[in-house]
Amino acid sequence: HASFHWDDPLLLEQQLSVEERMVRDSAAAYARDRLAPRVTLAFRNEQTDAAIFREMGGLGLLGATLPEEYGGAGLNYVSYGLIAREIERIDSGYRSMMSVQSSLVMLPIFEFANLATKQKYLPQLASGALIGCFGLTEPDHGSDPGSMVTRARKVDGGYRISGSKMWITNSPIADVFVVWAKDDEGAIRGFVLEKGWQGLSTPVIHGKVGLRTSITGEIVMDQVFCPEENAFPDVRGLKGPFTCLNAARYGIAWGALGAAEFCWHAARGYTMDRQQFGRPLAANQLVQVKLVNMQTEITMALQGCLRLGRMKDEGSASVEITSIMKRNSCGKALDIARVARDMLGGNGISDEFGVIRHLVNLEVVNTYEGTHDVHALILGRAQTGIAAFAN
Ligand code: TGC
Ligand code: FAD
Repeated sequence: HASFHWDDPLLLEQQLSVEERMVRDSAAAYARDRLAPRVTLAFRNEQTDAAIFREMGGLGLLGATLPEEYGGAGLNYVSYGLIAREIERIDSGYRSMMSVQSSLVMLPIFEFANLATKQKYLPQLASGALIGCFGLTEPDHGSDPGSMVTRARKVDGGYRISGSKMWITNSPIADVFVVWAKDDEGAIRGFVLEKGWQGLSTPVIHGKVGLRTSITGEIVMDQVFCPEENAFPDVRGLKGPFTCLNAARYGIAWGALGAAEFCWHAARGYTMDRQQFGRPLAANQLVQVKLVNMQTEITMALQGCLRLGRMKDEGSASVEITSIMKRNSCGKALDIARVARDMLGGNGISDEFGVIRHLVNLEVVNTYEGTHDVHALILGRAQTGIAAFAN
């Protein structure tokens, strides 16, 4: 008679290889020992610790799926997802720092840049010596990045780039900027810029209610000169940025579930300890059904993420499946965090219990990398052939 594991009903653990479990355990130990102790104050004071990049780099957590010749760890996509889950179990902001560097900066440089550019930036991004950011969103073009107005004008030896990017994770502390702009033919192209180049500035966006451990800013470009070798030579159109987003959205699908698991376990622990009306809160049917709903959604969503990871690793994953998983994980994690917050009563309002921090973080995670509704529209188009979001 097989026994029931309340925190792993489908035995996800048994479906991982020895190497995948080792990667997961090392990310979990780092998250628990190094990230958890500083998260409450970092969030409260809106402080991003740039040393985290070097710490993660030292453990092989940056660009983990890239080959070792460029400083990567040569891991599979399942391992990348497991890392995201463990880091986001502590805070979505820390996972953001990791996933932007890995999926949105290192991946496009690896996929699209010329050899010299790869050799110049990738090993240092992998070690965390350099910090990267990814500029796609503009003040007036978020869900519809194809309408971007940032321009790259061809000049002798390179391009002059003008425009501004908004809501950019890491930008105020970044050394390397992957930015997307339209060329003279109106085609979207990618460019790698460096901190300090003339005409480039990165104002901080203050006052974020969520994701406060992860610094966010603008990228303002006033005729910034980018040499030809720093332009991605071949890729044109939204395929460039979306190739990166496919990987980052997959990581978020796992990551959001790490945050949801934290909230579920916190609600379970709290309601088993806390006594009202002479018995534990967890003795009430209303409380138990909430815990079971959390367990059910998380169990099924994790299994879906693992399946998608295996499909990515074997090359059979279509981009739409990532929309299903990103949308489901973020929406369900947000619901779980809201319910868990309520179950902690007044303590749920205190940042010291972590749940409300996850809740406001998940509002961001549900919005960036394609909002919950935009992923529904991507899937609606794939199912009906009718694009509901465009003319
Ligand atoms: P559409 O007609 O759908 O596509 C245009 C071209 O792009 C190709 N494409 C993809 N290629 C690879 N992967 C994908 N997922 C792709 N999706 C589209 C497509 O094949 C086509 O190629 P071609 O050769 O035929 O031209 O374009 P559209 O303009 O109608 O797109 C609409 C929509 C809704 C699908 C899309 O624009 C969208 O997904 N919007 C959401 C925007 C978004 O996700 N922004 C993310 C910004 S980065 C960020 O948030 C980082 S936060 C990170 C953190 O801190 O963790
Ligand atoms: P809008 O596109 O204006 O959407 C507003 C609302 O309208 C949403 O609810 C949306 O679902 C809905 N909507 C939009 N179009 C339709 C439609 N056709 N039909 C129905 N509903 C629709 N971007 C980057 O490029 N790089 C980053 O590193 C990055 N980091 C971020 C960090 C943070 C903290 C945040 C908050 C955002 C970040 N973003 C980044 C930007 C993020 O990707 C965008 O905010 C997101 O894509 C949504 O765009 P928007 O904010 O312009 O909202």
